[in-house]
Amino acid sequence: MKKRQLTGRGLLVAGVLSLGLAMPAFAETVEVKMFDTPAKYVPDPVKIKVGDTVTWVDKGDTVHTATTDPTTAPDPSWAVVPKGAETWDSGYLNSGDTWSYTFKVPGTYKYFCTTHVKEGMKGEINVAQ
Ligand SMILES: [Cu+2]
Repeated sequence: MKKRQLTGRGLLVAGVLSLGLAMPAFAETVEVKMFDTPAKYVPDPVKIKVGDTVTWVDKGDTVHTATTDPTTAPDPSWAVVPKGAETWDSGYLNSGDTWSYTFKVPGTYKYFCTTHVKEGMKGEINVAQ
């Protein structure tokens, strides 16, 4: 009898633990590579959900950024975030550097690379609710 009670409690603990471990699995991380020639983001556009993270990786030999700061954009349509969302800027990423951003507000984000404005290096993230 005593043995059965212990087994039951053990199963309950195991169940609670597996539930807790499973929860972060719903949020995903998508990697976006930054290339030099041509200067571009791959993949683009990216479709994710609220709570997901995008990690940009500089796969080139030059400096890249991912920014939604409209004050540094050549055209305001290059840097757009949904209502209620803050703008973000990776800053300068050197070859091999990474930068991540977790999206909490749904909508369409348009971003660009401040060092490849002339090449028109732009990207889009679509965040579903
Ligand atoms: Cu760039």
